[in-house]
Amino acid sequence: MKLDRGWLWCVLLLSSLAVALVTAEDKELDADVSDDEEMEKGMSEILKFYSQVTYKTPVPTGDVYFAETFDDGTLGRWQLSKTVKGDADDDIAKYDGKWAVEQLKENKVPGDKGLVLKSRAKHHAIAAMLNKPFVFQDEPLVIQYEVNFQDGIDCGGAYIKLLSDTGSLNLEQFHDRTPYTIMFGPDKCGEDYKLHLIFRHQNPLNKDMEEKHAKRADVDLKKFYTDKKTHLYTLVLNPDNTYEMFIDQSSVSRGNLLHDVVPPVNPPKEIDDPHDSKPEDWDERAKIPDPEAVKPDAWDEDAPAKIEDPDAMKPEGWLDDEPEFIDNPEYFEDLQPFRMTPFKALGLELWSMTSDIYFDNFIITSHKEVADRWASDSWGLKKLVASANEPGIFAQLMMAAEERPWLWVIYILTVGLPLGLAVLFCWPKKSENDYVHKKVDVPQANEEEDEEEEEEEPAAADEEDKAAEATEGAPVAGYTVLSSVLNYYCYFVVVFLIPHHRYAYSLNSNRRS
Ligand SMILES: [Ca+2]
Repeated sequence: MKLDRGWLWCVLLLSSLAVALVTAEDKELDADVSDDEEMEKGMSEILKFYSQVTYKTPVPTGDVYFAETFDDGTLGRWQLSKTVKGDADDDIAKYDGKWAVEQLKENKVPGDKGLVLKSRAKHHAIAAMLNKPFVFQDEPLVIQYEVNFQDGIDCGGAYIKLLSDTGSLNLEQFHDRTPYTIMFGPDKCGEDYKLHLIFRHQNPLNKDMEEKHAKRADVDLKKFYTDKKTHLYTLVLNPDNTYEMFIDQSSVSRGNLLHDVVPPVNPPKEIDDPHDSKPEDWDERAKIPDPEAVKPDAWDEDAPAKIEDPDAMKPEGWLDDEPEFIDNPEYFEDLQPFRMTPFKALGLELWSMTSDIYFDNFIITSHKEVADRWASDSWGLKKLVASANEPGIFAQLMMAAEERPWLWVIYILTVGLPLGLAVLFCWPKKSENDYVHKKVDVPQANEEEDEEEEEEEPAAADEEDKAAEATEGAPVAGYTVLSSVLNYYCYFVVVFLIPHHRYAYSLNSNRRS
C-alpha cells in the first residue's frame, strides 16, 4: 500500500516535471506565433494605469542654451538640410530622409511627442540654432537627450553634432563636413555598439582641426539598442578637462580629455629621429644561431641558444652616442583642451538602415541639476509608464492561459503538487488512531465477525502491525521527502518558469512592435 502510494507520487512528480519542460519549450514556440491582438487585449487592463499619468511639458528650471520637447507637434525652430552629402553616390546623396513629430509607438505618454527619423537607407539632416552660443570658459557643458530605437537598430546612428560657431554656419547647408565641435551619442553597426564622444581639437601650431575620440564605454551597451525602451544619454564636460557619460543617469564612462582620448591631444615630446638611417647591408639580428652548434653527447639545456655574432661589425660612420629620439618639431602642449571652439547649433546628420528612431527632450545647459530635473519631469514619466506596462509574472501566466486553457492543467499540477505532498506527509496520521480503536473496539462489537475475519485473513493483523510500526517512522521520512520535493519545485520555478515567461514576454513585445 505504502509502496504503491510512493510510486504514484514519484510518477506524478516526474510526469509533471516532464510535461512542464515540454510546455516551456512549446510555449516559446507559441509565443513566437501568438497573435498580436491577443497580447494587446491582455494588456488593456494594465494600460489603464498610465491613462492616469498626468504629463505636463517640462520647463527648464534654470539657465539653458537649448531645450526642446517637440510637444507642440511642430518643427518650428528646426531647419531641414537642403544640400547633398559630400562623398555619397548621386542617387542617395540628397538629405531627403523624412522627419516627423509624433508619439512613441509603444508606451505612449499622452501629450508627449518627439522627433522621429522616418526613412530607411536615406541621409537625414536637421538642425536648430541654440538660444545663445556656448563658449567654453569656466562653466561645465551638460548635453542630454533621449533616444528610442523603436524598431531596434540594424546599422545606424542616433548621435548629435554641436555645430561650431564659425560665422558662416548655414543650417540649410548642413552636411557631413559642416564643422562641429562635439559629436555625442549612440551609434551601431554590426555587433559594434558605440557611444561616441568625439571632439575636434585645433592644433595651435598649424591650426588644423583633428578629431579626438574618447575611450570606449566601460559597460556592455547592447541592451540600450535592442530593448526598444527610451534611454537617456547625458554628457558632462568640465573645465578641468574631465568628462563623464551617463545612460539613464548611470555613469558608463569617465575620463580626462588629456589622457583618455585617441589620438592624444598633445603630441609626444620626442619622436623617432626621421633622419636616422640604416646602412643597406644592416642585419637586424643582434644575435644569430651558432652556425657550428651541434648537439654534443653531454647536451646542456641551460646553454644559451644564441651567441654573439662573431662576424658582426659596426658599419662605418656608426655613432655610439647618436640619440635614437629627437625633439618633436611639431610638439605643443595644450593643457586646456576643454576650451574648444564655441558652438551655436545642434544638428542631427544621420544615416540608418532602420527607421523610426525617436528623439526627445534635448537640453544643453551648464548645470547638471537642471538636466536632472528636466529628466525627472520628462524621461522619468516615460520610464514609469514603460515599467507599468511590463506585466509581472503572474499577469503573464494568466494571459498565456487565456489563449491556451490547457495551461491551467500545468499550473494546477505545478501549484498542486507541493500542496498535495504537504498534505500527504504533514497531515496528522488519523489512520494510526483508527487502527488502535479498531483493535480495541472490534472484539466488543462483534466477536463472531472478528473470528471470521481472523479465519479469512489470518495474516492481516500481522501485516497491519508491521504497517503501524512503519508509519511511526513516516513523519520524519515524509518531511525529508517533502523538503527535497520542495527544493526541486523551487529549482523548477526559478530555472524554467521565470526565465521562460520573461522570454515569452520579450518575444511578444518584440512582435507587437
Ligand atoms: Ca516630448
